[in-house]
Amino acid sequence: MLRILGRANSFNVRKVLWLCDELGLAHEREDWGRGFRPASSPEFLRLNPAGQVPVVLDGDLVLRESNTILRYLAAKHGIDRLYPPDLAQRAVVERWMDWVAYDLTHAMRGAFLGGQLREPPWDNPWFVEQGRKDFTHCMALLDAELSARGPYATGEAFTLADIPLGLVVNRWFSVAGFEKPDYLAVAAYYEALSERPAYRRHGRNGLP
Ligand SMILES: N[C@@H](CCC(=O)N[C@@H](CS)C(=O)NCC(=O)O)C(=O)O
Repeated sequence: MLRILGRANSFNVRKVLWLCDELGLAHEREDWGRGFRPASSPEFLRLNPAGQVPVVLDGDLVLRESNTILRYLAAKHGIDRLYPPDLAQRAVVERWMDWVAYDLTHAMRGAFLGGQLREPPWDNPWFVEQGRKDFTHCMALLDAELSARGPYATGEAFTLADIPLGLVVNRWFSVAGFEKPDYLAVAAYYEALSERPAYRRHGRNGLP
């Protein structure tokens, strides 16, 4: 059985839990990370030298990096509808995943960790302001893409791309402290994702 190491309130652990739920993959989860056993402990660092959750153990195989874990699980279980074998279609899925990992993660550090949770060092006023601008800019881009090609990130079907994006959109609607434009296609996307029980359990579950 898969072992998922990481706290269930972590953005990146939630991606893995959501996918396992979508696929009906049996797993057990252990609490590691902030507020639980520290991911900086030697025992954990042997599994992930970056000292971050999630880590997934599939037999003897140790996996880290949430997006890598999503791709591994989808490919291993042959879920072509989520992670298309066609390279051009796959690239469309992956560009959304990479966009979240780079651009949005950075923007959310300022807008959410700094601006809302007041966590240092992200709470530097300049960084918060920039994060809010960047988060808004990214949501405008997503809104335009969904308007043109929705209802899901890559078009008609739900794919792996919607997992990180679904968590971002949940955070967009949870974050406060600045003026957020009404992005109608993003709001419709949020509602469409909310019809999925697994999203209700791990994404739109009351946690930001
Ligand atoms: N690039 C990594 C980032 C992982 C990451 O930032 N994890 C955060 C939680 S979302 C973490 O480990 N925080 C420290 C902790 O909980 O102790 C991934 O996608 O897996």
